[in-house]
Amino acid sequence: MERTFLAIKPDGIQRGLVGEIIRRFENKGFTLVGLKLMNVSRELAQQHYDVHRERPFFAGLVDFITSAPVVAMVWEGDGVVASARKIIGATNPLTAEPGTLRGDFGINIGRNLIHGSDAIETAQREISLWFTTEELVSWQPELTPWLHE
Ligand code: D4T
Repeated sequence: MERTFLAIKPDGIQRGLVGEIIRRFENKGFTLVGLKLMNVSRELAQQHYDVHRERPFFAGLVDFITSAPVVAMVWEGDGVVASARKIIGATNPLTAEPGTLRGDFGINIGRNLIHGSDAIETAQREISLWFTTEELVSWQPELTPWLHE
């Protein structure tokens, strides 16, 4: 079953949007299989954003993500990687469509509330970076027959 890694960034937590953000993915029908509130080490932040290491915003991004707690999550479901990106919206909240999380709740690219893996391979890398196998819970929601034919 496909899985993705999502992280509610420090701004999402400070603004009291944890419940609202989780609700969007629950309502859609995806299954939560991993969840933890944590302070992010600089090492983890740098590894997570390794692809951006040479970009001018890298240092600020690492400072931000390590500045306050983050909610790290793994969600499961058919097509969850691409669908979660749609629910999240474009990187810049100012141009993100209304109805998306960033479109509804943000105005600044450096405060865009939530991270979501951008591809299945990225999701696998990020899940193993942020979670141990023991921290992930495989379960079958009772709701499944009402979400899938
Ligand atoms: P993440 O990775 O946080 O889900 O965001 P996106 O996948 O939508 O966007 P990204 O990887 O291109 O950017 C990662 C992260 O860096 C911040 N950022 C980005 C920034 O502060 N300034 C910038 O100019 C860009 C491009 C926002 C998201």
